[in-house]
Amino acid sequence: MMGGMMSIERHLLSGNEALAFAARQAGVSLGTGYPGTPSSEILEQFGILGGRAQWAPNEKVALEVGIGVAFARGRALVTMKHVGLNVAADPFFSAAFTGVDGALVIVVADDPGMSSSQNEQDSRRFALAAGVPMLEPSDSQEAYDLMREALSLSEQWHSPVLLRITTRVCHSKTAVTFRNDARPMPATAFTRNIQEKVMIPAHARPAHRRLRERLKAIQAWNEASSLNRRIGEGNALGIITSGVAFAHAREAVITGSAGIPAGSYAAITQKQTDRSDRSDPSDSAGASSVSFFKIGMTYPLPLERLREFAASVDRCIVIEEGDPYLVESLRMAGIAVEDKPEAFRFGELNVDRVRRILAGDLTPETPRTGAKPPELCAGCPHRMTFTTLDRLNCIVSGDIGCYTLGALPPFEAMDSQLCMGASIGIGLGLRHTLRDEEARRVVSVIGDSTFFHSGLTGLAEMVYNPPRSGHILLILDNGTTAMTGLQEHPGTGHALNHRSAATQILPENLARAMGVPNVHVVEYGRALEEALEVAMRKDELTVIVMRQPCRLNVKKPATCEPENGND
Ligand SMILES: Cc1ncc(C[n+]2csc(CCOP(=O)(O)OP(=O)(O)O)c2C)c(N)n1
Repeated sequence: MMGGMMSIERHLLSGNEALAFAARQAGVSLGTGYPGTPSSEILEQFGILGGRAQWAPNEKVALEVGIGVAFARGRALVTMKHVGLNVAADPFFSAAFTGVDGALVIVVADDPGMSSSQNEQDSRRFALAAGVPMLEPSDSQEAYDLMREALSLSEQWHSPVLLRITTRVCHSKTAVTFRNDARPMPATAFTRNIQEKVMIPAHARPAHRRLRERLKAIQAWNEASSLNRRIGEGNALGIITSGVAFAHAREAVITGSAGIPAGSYAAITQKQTDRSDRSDPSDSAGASSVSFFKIGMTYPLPLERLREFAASVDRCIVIEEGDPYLVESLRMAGIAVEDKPEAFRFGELNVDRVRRILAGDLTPETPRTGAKPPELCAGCPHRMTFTTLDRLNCIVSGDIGCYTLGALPPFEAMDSQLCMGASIGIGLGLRHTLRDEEARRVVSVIGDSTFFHSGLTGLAEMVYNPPRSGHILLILDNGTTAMTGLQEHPGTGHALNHRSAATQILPENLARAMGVPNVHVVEYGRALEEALEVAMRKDELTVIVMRQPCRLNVKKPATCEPENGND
């Protein structure tokens, strides 16, 4: 398979697929992560290509495994969605201090517009906060190129590298040309360096100084790097941009709009993929009045080149999706740039919205229509669960998964949902605070994948600090991570490729081992109702596992075994 991939051909790939191909060809020794839209396909594809790919119980563990790989001079790929980086933030910040011996690339996939997320979060701020270099692709070719670049940079600077990508780039397909220089897996070895790898205060203080020195050096390197480029010669309008916003802005300029000076077409279309600093003036025949500064490495920023660019144009505007990250960084450096109006901070950008920004058009946007509201599938076992919870008038402290749809009509039987694992702690807080008759109605409801992701510590809290009225934890075990596309997890007994057997961990065994006095496994609505009624009357802790397979989780074809085994 790898042999076929090596020819110089063009392939139509999604950004996620392109990342996987690049990681495989560049000798990534291990890929790990936790599923989450829009990132999930990266690891699955990496596994299909024969890479060693595995799901971790959560993003923090995934990153820690990745750090271990990179401490052993391996090349590690760690994937997650934006909120996953919140979970992994602890090792993320400290890995910037320790640095790595091999390569560590963390792919974080942001979801502007929240097509499938509980919040809208711009992960670029994490790179700045932690001091981790960041690259941002704007299409699949760049996803491919920047993954390879990120691995090299990580090895060169001994630093983790953040590859930040967004929904449109993850899922849109564009042509990718492979490079014909596959890199073999690195020779691994562990080098003892207690001062650099053991972060006690005495070691962390110099580590912080090393980090800041390293960032200065990377910034100086980035000033001259070809990852950032000026496109076009025009000096009437200059657009500073990165990621998918570049693609939208380029199209807006090509197709024209109010706010874009006439004659801007030529240079932008002719040399849009040119990697050189400036397109050949003969191409534009002097007709172009617009130029772009497209940033590939968005932290640390090449501020001097950006300053030069801004000074070379009459009007300089930043087109970026999400937070005003670039705008704030540029203004902090004393570079005067125009901002987008606040309304465009929300949701995804598109060509029409970029036209509005360029034209200063603040007329109300037409809301998106026609989208079918999500609902639980016909025959989904979560349906009987929420019918039962509703019938018993439970106060449901919910969690994230398909079952969150129990909050919508016709069920409307979930009362809170914030982030993965929160159902248990919030349920306990409610129980501690409400009057007895109300407290007894509180039930924490969590899916099986979510339970392994971040429910275990909540369960420990429940046993350690039980409310006076006891508490009920209901685990909805449908045997898969349904919400994000039916991935395996530690409770399914299967590894990422659906084939290799893994030791199956049963939630009921964990609950018993943690000392929960009442543990029941039920399969049907009636049995669930009875178990809940009994538990609600008791002043004790109860864990109920509702075990009914997801109807979509038919036996999945096993994907290929990694070359170096994954059992
Ligand atoms: C920190 C974080 N990582 C990943 C996700 C994406 N995500 C949402 S719910 C979920 C798991 C759902 O599986 P499960 O709990 O088994 O419920 P099911 O969908 O199968 O009903 C995942 C991976 C997220 N929202 N937050």
